[in-house]
Amino acid sequence: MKRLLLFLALVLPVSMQAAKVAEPQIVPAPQKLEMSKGTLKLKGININCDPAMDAQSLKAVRIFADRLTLVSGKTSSVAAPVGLERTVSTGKLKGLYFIKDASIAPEGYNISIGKRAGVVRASDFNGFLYALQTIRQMLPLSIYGDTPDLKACWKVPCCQIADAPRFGYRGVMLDCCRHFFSLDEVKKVLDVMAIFKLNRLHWHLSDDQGWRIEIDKYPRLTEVGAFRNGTMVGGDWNSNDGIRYGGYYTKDQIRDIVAYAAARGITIVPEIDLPGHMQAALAAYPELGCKDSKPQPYEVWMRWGISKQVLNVGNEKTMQFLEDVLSEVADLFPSEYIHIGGDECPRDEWEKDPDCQAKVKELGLVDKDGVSATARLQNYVTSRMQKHLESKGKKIIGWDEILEGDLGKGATVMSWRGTSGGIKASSMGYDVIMSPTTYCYIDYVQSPDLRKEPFSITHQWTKGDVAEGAITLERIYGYDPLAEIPAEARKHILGVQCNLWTEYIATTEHLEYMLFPRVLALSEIQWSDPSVKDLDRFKKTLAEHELPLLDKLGVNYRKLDK
Ligand code: TNX
Repeated sequence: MKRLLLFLALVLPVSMQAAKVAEPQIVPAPQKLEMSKGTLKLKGININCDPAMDAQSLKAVRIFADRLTLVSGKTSSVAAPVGLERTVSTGKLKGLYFIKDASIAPEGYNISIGKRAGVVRASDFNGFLYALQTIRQMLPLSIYGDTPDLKACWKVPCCQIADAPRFGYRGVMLDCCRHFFSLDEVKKVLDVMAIFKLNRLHWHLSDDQGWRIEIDKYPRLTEVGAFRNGTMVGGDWNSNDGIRYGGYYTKDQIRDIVAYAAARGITIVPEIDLPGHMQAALAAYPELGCKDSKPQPYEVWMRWGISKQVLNVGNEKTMQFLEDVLSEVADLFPSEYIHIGGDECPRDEWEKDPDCQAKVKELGLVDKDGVSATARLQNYVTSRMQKHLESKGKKIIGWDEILEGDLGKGATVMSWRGTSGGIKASSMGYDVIMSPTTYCYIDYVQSPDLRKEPFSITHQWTKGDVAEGAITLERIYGYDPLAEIPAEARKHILGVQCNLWTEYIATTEHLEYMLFPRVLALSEIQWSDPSVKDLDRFKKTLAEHELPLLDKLGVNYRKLDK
């Protein structure tokens, strides 16, 4: 008898646990997930959509149903019957239902899975998309492929999920100037972003080392500005590989990628970096430069760093050039925001240039409150571009340097030099996107042990083998973008973004290695409430589900530390 009791005591809890359905592994973690007993079979399930849903959302459900049909080997049909909302509130349900529900928060969704039926509610396209992403994450990985997997278990656990993002702006920045990445590679990044519920790709399209976007009015920007005659090798400032390098995106390609992103709930925020970081444009149009700028002739830069050769903003022709370029950019991208850069603009040339000095005089700019007259000249440029873009219904984002001196109302500040710019800007009433070097710079090394990592900007400036300021997975995961922001200013924090600058990243494998899995940690600080964050759970989920998913997609990533 004693033995029997002991046996029961040992074995029963284990077998009871086995009967309990495992909690699905979802990244970013949903705000609320409650499990109940049982499962719902999705294989061959009928799907009913509310006719009130928009065409895009319906299409997303159809894409899901077609894929489910393909991989499970049994047809899931989609219908949009009239009066569905009433059936759902009163009737006996069987199948999977998608209902438009205005009471659900933007981009949020509710999923209720019972043994006979599942009901998904959302108020907008992104909400439906994200509900579908969550359902995919509850299914076998073969849902992400196009090979039938008839033996897999096409069931989802019974559960209740109520989910919505913590931040509305959930971005990644990709620098396609220092190195150029093909349309297909950018699309691959967009695919992964969509799975983890990121909704903004900040696309860095112009810099000293290359101009990457076709502009009709200024064809030399791409004819000349998109190609450099060589590139420094590794971290050696005096080297040059002598290999011509470059590329650009045509307007048709850009339209294609904008649509591709939109179908995945992602807005592309283009950046034209001005008035510094413009050496490639100056190589194309030298007449826009400052007097006595050296070296001459201008060339698309072959080194990394901060070029002193900047635009002559005292010349009205330059301002016209910028407005023309931004007009074409604004026409091409539906984003409500256009990023106008504004970072690291050395003003040495403005101090001497006669046009710039005349402009300083004309505008009555003086050194005041620790802000130089030429810094104020940059305010004038920012403000003109802001007004110009406002006339086209667009708002500006700028790097935190735009905060020096006077900044017009309605501008959004991207805080990169640590968090102080974001704290200051939000306290002053500006909207802010946090992307501090101290947590969000994924061009920095991802482990302090430099010997084990590919050459990076961190290697460039570190003496010895141990990096300070490595941006590890844990470092990003531990960041709370609101932590240092005064309570009354928190409403101005639109979101958080990681930046991938590509000076030292030339291949797609390396690009993906730097992005992943750090972008997954980013996704949780963008989406999930700090109360549901849990580093152990996150890493376990990565090991068991998300990294195998990246394998399945053929995406490279850095392995987890043991
Ligand atoms: C600073 S972040 C830059 C970039 C560099 C990056 C390297 C910012 C607005 N400007 O031009 O690529 O550092 O980490």
